[in-house]
Amino acid sequence: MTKVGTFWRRYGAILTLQILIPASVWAVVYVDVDNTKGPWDGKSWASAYKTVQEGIDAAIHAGAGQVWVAEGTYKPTSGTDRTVWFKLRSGVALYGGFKGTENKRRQRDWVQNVTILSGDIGKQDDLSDNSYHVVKGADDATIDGFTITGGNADGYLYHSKGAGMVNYENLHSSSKASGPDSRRRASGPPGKGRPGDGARPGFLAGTGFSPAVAHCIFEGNRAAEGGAMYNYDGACPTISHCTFVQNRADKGGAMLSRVASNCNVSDCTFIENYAKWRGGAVFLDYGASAKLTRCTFRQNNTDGNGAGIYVDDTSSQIGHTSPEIVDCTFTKNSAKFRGGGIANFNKCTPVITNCSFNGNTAAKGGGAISNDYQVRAWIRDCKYSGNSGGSGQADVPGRSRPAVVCLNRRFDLTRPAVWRRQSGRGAVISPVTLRAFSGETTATQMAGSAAKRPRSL
Ligand SMILES: [Ca+2]
Ligand SMILES: [Ca+2]
Repeated sequence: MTKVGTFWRRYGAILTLQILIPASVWAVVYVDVDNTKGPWDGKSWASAYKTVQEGIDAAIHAGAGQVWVAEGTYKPTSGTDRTVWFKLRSGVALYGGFKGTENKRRQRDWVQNVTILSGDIGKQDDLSDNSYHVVKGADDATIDGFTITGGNADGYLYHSKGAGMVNYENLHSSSKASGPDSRRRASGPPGKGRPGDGARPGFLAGTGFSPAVAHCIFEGNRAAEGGAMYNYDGACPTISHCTFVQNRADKGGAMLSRVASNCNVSDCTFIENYAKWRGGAVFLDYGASAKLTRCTFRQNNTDGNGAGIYVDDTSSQIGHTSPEIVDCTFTKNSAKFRGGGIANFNKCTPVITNCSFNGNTAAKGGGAISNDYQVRAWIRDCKYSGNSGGSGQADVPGRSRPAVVCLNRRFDLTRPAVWRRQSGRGAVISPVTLRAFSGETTATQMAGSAAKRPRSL
């Protein structure tokens, strides 16, 4: 081994690394609204940018992966243009909850250091002139540790959806949609949909975004559809440890997903959201087969159907709306028609597993869950207490022919004797659920719907 060879063996990797990473690359871009005196280059807390968008854009140009934002309130614009929003960028993770002194991300505390993205531009505490959307998503982007509030999507089309966060591209907008997003594919199926979406090639434009959203509070946003969040056209965001509180809309008070937007929502809480028509908290339609795990729905309301979750299936061009709702709790949600906890409509095929329904109310039946118009629902290991169906059934009625299969663990498939004796054609129905069904849906009807069971069972 020559001396040169030894040198390269010892130091080559380090030197190569230094050559590959230009000096301009920063690990983190800093933002602090309290840095009023400057300088403002974003390279440290002392020289933090004052606005979030500067931080995001600088991160793109500098090749940085993270933007750290100190506590305080940030608005999309200091002006009054309602069509300006915080635009996430692919490859950039936006973290809130810093005091403004930390040098490690794990030192932040998003509960203590409240970091607000507010759409309350123009006149303070006056919704009517607020931003249509507070945040616009992007693929491979992260937003984590913020309170997102004050969006008011009371405009037309795009500007009527997703006041807190909108997760699709507006192909019909003007120059505001230009930039990196305009390079998005114009056709083809969404890249991140769950297998078996059933979407026909070419039906989807694939304009949806799939960001990661964590540790965020969506509060007091309003829209015609999707008060806090609107997911569309293959948008498959991952949403975890978020709280949606007091958002409102005509449909989907907190969240509306449609057209193969298969959100993965876990450990989230939905409180006191309201929808005038359907889906007090969550509205799923057009093959939007969300997975909701360990979520809590409390005191959400609707004047129509589905105070907690409304599931519909209005399109035959796209695969069935087949959400999985697992380990969720529905408490004191209230619908003026059907489905205090969950309302399923029109051939949707939900799987509802190990959920509990307590004290939910619906004026026309299905205090816990309603199933209407050829719904095929698989409801397994759920608990019901104190639900009220008004003039209809308290817990789980089904209005239409083959409607619902209920499975409880003690009559599981591992006990074929029970399986055969009780169902004949495949349904396993416990005495508890039989009681729940003793109104509009017979055991035979339920058994008939068991011909095709979801894979997860
Ligand atoms: Ca500060
Ligand atoms: Ca305002």
